[in-house]
Amino acid sequence: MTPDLSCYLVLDAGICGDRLTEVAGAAVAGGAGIVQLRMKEATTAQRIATGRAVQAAIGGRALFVVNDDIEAALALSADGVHVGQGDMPAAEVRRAIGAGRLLGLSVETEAQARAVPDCVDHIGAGPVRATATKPGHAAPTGWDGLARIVAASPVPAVAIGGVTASDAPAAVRAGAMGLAVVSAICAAPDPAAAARDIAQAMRAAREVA
Ligand code: TZP
Ligand code: MG
Repeated sequence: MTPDLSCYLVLDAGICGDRLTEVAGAAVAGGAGIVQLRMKEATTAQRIATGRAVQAAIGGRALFVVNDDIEAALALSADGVHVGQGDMPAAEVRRAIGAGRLLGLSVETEAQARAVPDCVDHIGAGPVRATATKPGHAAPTGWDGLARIVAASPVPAVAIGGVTASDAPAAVRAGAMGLAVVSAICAAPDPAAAARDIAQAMRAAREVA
């Protein structure tokens, strides 16, 4: 499976609030190729219920993955799971979800990038910049740090952490395949336009690279 990672929406329930499904539908209409449901303070039952509504809003137009909840991902027949360094080890996640689903892993350092196992499909690398969206995040990598992570990773990367469409050229120079965003879409007055800007900016940046 080679998904289009150009515009990767991390749909954070805390940030999107009651606009969650509206934002998902709009972002996908605008060109987000993958949507990750991120509900840190929720039960599996809540993730499943919200996930169903998000899937309905996506309507099969983009890939749907669940952050750090294998049970919810399987119950939803999601396209994949995303885990962080402190979550269940990637190899165990892969065993649980099978070969046909996407497995994403958050990577914060070059050493973590070197240690990414073969069973991972792509990494979310960063945070590139400090961001209020993820309290207690690791030290920002900056673009040079991101480039080192991408170079060390055996699989494609998306850049995350305070990034917007205007970062597409820097992301492409660093070797990233896409921009993964919460605020740039969830907090935008027009999430469809925001997703379109990101997808187009990544494509344009790749063309000149
Ligand atoms: N992981 C690293 S930074 C981050 C996550 C989930 C939050 C990114 O949010 P924003 O609003 O795009 O900076
Ligand atoms: Mg996690």
